[in-house]
Amino acid sequence: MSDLSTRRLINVSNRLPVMLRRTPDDATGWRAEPTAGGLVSALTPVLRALGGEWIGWSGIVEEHATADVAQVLSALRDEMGFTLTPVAMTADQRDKFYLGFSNEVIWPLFHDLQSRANFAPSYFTAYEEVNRRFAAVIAQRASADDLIWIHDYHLINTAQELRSLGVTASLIFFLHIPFPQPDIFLKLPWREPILAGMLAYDLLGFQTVRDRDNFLACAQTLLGDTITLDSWEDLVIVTVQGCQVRLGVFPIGIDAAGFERGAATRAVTDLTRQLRTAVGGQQIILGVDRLDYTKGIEQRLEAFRNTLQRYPELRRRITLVQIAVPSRTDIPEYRMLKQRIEGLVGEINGELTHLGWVPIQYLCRSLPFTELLAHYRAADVALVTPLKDGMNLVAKEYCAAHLDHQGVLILSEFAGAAAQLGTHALTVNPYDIDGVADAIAQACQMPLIERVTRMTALRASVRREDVFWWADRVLRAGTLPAYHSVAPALDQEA
Ligand code: GDG
Repeated sequence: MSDLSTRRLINVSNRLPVMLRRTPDDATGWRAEPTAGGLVSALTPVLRALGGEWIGWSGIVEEHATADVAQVLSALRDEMGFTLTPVAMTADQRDKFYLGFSNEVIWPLFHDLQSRANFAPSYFTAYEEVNRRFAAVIAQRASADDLIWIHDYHLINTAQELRSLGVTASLIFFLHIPFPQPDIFLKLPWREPILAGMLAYDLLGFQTVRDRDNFLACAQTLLGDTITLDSWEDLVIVTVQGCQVRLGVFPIGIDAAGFERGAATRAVTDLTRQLRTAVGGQQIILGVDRLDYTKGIEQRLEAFRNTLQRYPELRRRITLVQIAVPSRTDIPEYRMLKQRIEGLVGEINGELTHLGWVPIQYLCRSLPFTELLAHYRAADVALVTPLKDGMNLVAKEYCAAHLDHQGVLILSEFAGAAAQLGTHALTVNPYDIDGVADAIAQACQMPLIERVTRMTALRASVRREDVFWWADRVLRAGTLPAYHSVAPALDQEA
């Protein structure tokens, strides 16, 4: 890992890795529950290794907060291995900043699903207000030598606010979701302030070359020849009005060794055996997702139905286990999606269930980690078919947990993970129902030697490019000397 011995890491994301909830038996107390989602799964082991501070929202709106919230969080320091500092927001700000601008505007738009975006003008005002609140807390906590690492689309404008408060520390931003092409980005009514917000950072990290190049194309379209580009190390240097921003491609990984260790425990091994016994000799096909329309769950269910219709020999020989973790349930679009998925599962099971064989097992809840690992280990095939995804950690977790090297990964070509894993996974276009159905049939009938060859290569890639490798590359790029201080020497060398 990068040497941060002389610098403190301040990590900032919309949510803290734990959310506070009222204890049911004591209306005045709080209990901390782990936050769901890829950002927290990936970053928690990094912060545990590096120490430092994590700033974010505690999940409680200001109207319900009590004076002891900060103390409850600070008491978790020893258990977590880093300090937790809350940022407050009101219920109205939560609705307009988090549910509104972040998740009804940026989230659909950046996943190329512009028709799902709700461009309500009041959302952006709340977005600016909350970014200002984050900046105020960071400015209070940070000193000039700290490294401030801000995550994801909720906090694009925080760097500008920090600079206007006089903060001079290095500012890194990592975008966990995709960045869209100009045709899509230009539809955003607030495209200029969002672009300017990103350009106020010292380093911008993207998951894939596709996302970095889309960002560059948008910057060039909107700013024309007022920007110039250079390349240095593995970075692109963008100069705008005398200010320089570095752009890097850093595909996020997982704590692969941690997943391997977890999957090898006695508890997981026993549960894996139970899951396998429960399905008899059938093959298990597994889907694991936050319940989100970008994850392509409906299209996947249609593809599974199509497999059973076009490959009748696979009936009673395969079962789809779909785990859907409820997410953003305050947004109507997400509640409607849940109903549509439940309807579709019922329809397919109603149509195809036969003599005790039920084609789809659907679990709509978050599983404890041990059970999640057992599902990964037990599954013969993982079906990871998002319509678009920044990376998709489930694809990597499945490989790391698959200790017997025999699983097959079916992976959407629109997941960022396809750039690293696409050669050895079966890649599919998630919109192509026949194509995904054919891949399911191919995976179920794949010879053992081919399964093992592919999975061995996938596991090696996931282990080599893990989350510590990722954090190291980001932090190194964030702590390089300023490009303008080394550029003259580079010119002389050339
Ligand atoms: C965003 C980007 C990017 C899922 N079910 C359970 C459970 N999970 C955990 C998985 C995994 C995480 O949730 C989901 O991560 P993803 O990467 O698949 O998706 P997002 O939440 O959308 O994450 C994504 C990521 O940020 C990181 O940059 O890859 O593209 O959208 O870690 O394990 N965990 C438990 N029980 C479950 O039932 N315990």
